[in-house]
Amino acid sequence: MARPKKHAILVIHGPNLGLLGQREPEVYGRVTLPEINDELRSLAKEHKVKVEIVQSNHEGEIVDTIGKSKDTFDAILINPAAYTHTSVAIRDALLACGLPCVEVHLSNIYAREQFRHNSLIAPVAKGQISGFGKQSYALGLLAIINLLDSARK
Ligand code: CA2
Repeated sequence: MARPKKHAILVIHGPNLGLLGQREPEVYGRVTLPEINDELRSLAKEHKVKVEIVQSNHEGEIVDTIGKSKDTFDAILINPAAYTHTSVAIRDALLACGLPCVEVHLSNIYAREQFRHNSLIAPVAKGQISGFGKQSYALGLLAIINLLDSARK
């Protein structure tokens, strides 16, 4: 029997996540973005899925990336960072592209300032993982793989 096509997952890191490890270690830990990306790539390899990883500080660029994702990817893992709480444009782009999406956060956004308690993205995501540091990403990727595997059965 032919081997099934590998799932392709787009990982999007939002604004300022490139600064991880350099400031605010009490909130985000000491992990850096390249370390998170390495872990995601090795988890992807272990589970025989493809990942492409992008980081952008620009809302419009994130909207464009999501808009082009439909034909190439099966799902999106996103940490929208500060845009979580403000971006109707990213929410609309996720809805329009129709791909299943999982939202992740390093910190527990519900244990922080009031303005971080609302996510505009959560209602259009399959689910949200918040508060587990770098593990939030690994858990998010596993959740997506599970979703895609279940949809195939
Ligand atoms: O906890 C998360 O993953 C957040 O998405 C991180 C965002 C924040 O605005 C969200 O409310 C929750 C901030 C990302 C910027 O990260 C920095 C890392 C080091 C130094 C400064 C910012």
